[in-house]
Amino acid sequence: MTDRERSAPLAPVLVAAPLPAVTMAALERAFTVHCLWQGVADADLATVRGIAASTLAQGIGEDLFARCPALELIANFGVGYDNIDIAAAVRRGLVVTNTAGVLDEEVADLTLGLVLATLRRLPAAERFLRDGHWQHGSFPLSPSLRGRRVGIVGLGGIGKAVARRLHGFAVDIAWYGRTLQPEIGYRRAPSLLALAQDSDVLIVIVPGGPATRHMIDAPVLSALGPDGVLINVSRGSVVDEAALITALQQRTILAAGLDVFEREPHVPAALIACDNAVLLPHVGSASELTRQAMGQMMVDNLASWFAGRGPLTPVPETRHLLR
Ligand code: NAP
Ligand code: 8YV
Repeated sequence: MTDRERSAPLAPVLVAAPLPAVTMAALERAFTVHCLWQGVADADLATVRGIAASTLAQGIGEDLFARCPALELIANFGVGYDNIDIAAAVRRGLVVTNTAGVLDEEVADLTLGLVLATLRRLPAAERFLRDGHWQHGSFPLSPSLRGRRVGIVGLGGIGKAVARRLHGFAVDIAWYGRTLQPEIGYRRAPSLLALAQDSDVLIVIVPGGPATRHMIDAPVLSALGPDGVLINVSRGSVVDEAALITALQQRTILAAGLDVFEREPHVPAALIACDNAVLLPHVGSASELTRQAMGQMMVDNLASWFAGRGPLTPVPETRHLLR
């Protein structure tokens, strides 16, 4: 930091929802912080130049932008930014950044944990022991991961980290995404439906938002078939939850492992009642190490912007604003 930067007034930043203590402390050291959930006067909103956003905050869109006329940058705490009205941001010339890259390995670890927990029925096995049933007999045998065909929907940063881990599990790997990736050795399916048809485990890790809403629907689940397992670590909106519940209830698929839901934190009672589903409360990146790295990346994006050095990780839709 230069002497000029050190003596400059701290840029006003609006924090949209509570963040980890270490991130809040870093924000407070670097900026004048206003916390949206505590109520912020219009006069203070009018000074705000940056928003620290997160998936926990609703309403990062036009109404809020209109109340923040000095706004320049929205830095998201998270790689997915479907929580932000990106079209409204672009219309106003606001740059948006995310935390791409720093959470790939953590989310991929969690994904493999969820795959194994779902296939080997680890939560049910643990409940069986704790409830004292082991005294009366063995836990029922489970399906295996080994030898299965695994399809990855969305071979981006996290999808590739998942694929790297799968090498150790003696499975066949294929994928589907819209863009060809000639450097990738895995087979690319010609369509999502074709991938589902040729997979025993379908792992979904695409962005949320209108373009991917309900892309995992009844026909895709039907193509996955009665021995198929769905793993969703992307966004709840990507899966038609009602169709999934029907498929689990009627056993037209074998099982599902879900870290994300359509109306978080609400999880439908019918889904909770499915004994062939493993359900996690959106914890893909939720380790101390990774959440700290995400927070630091968000703070660094804000700091770099206010120091005139530009954003570090602008999202593709707003990169043209920097030219
Ligand atoms: P990324 O690097 O941008 O990769 C996303 C991939 O999805 C790209 O390869 C993209 O390729 C593909 N894709 C996008 N739209 C698609 C479509 N309609 N059909 C098929 N493929 C499509 O993003 P990432 O870092 O891997 O993260 C992916 C998402 O995971 C995030 O946006 C977020 O929603 C979610 N996530 C969840 C957690 C959690 O805690 N559960 C944590 C982190 C991230 P093409 O554009 O070429 O199709
Ligand atoms: C977090 C995520 O749960 O990065 C994402 O897209 O979904 C997760 O890492 C979230 O960003 C925390 O607000």
